[in-house]
Amino acid sequence: MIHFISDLHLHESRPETTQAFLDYLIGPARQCESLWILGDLFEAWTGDDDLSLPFSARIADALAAVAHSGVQVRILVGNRDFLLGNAFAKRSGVQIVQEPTLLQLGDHRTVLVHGDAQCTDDKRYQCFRRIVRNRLLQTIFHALPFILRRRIASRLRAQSEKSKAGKSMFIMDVNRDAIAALFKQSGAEWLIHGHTHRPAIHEHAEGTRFVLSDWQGKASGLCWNGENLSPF
Ligand code: OKV
Ligand code: MN
Repeated sequence: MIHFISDLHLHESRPETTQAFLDYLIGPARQCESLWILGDLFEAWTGDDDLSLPFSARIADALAAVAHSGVQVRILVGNRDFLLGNAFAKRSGVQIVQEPTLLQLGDHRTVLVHGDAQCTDDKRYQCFRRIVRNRLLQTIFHALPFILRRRIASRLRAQSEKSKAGKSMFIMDVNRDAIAALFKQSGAEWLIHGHTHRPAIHEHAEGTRFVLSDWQGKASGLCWNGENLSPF
C-alpha cells in the first residue's frame, strides 16, 4: 500500500491537525510500504534550525518512528516548506525528493508535483516564487539570525493571507496548459498533486489528474492498493 498526502500546513496554532497527523503516524501510516508527502507538511519553514522549536522537533521525531518501523517516507517539498533540508531529513528519517518525480503505479506511469509551479495564472505568486527559490537570496536569508528570519516569515505570511482574499478561484487553480506540458514532458498518464486544496479527479486529454485534499483536523489523502487509487 502507498499513501499520498499533502497540505497539512502543520502549525502550533492548529492543534487538531497536529493531533490528527500524530494519530495517523501511529495508525494507518504503519500499514504502508511507502508514504509520500507532496508538500506543505509545515505551514512555514525558515530553515532546519526550526528543529530547535519543540513543535517541529516533535513532528520530526514522530516521522522518525514511522521511518524506523520500515515505512519509506518521502517528501516532495511545497511552496511553504521548500527550505526543508538535510538536517530535517536526517532527524526524521524521510527522504527529500525534488519535483517532478516519476513513479510506477501498476500499469500507470505517474508524475508527482506539489502543484504551485503549475499555477501560472497567478503572476504575483510566480514572481514571489522566483525570489524565494533563488539560491543567492536563500543563502542571504539563511545567514540572518533565526529570530529575524521568523519575523520576516510571519510578515510574509500575514501579507499573503491578505492578498489571497483578493484573488479569484480561477487564478488560484492550476493552469491547463501547464498541466498539459507536465503530462507531455513526463510521459506520464497519471498526475498527483496538492496545493490547491480542491480534492478531485480530473480527466484531461493527456491523462488523469488526482488532486489531494488539505487536512482540516482530519487525515485525508489517496491510497494505492496495488490496483487503484482511492481517497481516504
Ligand atoms: C513560505 C509563503 C511564507 C506563499 C525568504 C529568501 C527572502 C526564503 C524566504 C521566507 C518565508 C519561507 C522562506 C513562507 C511561503 C510565505 C508567505 C506566502 C504564497 C527569502 C528565501 F526573500 F526574504 F530573502 N522565506 N518562509 N507564501 O514563512 O515558510 O507561498 S515561510
Ligand atoms: Mn501549497
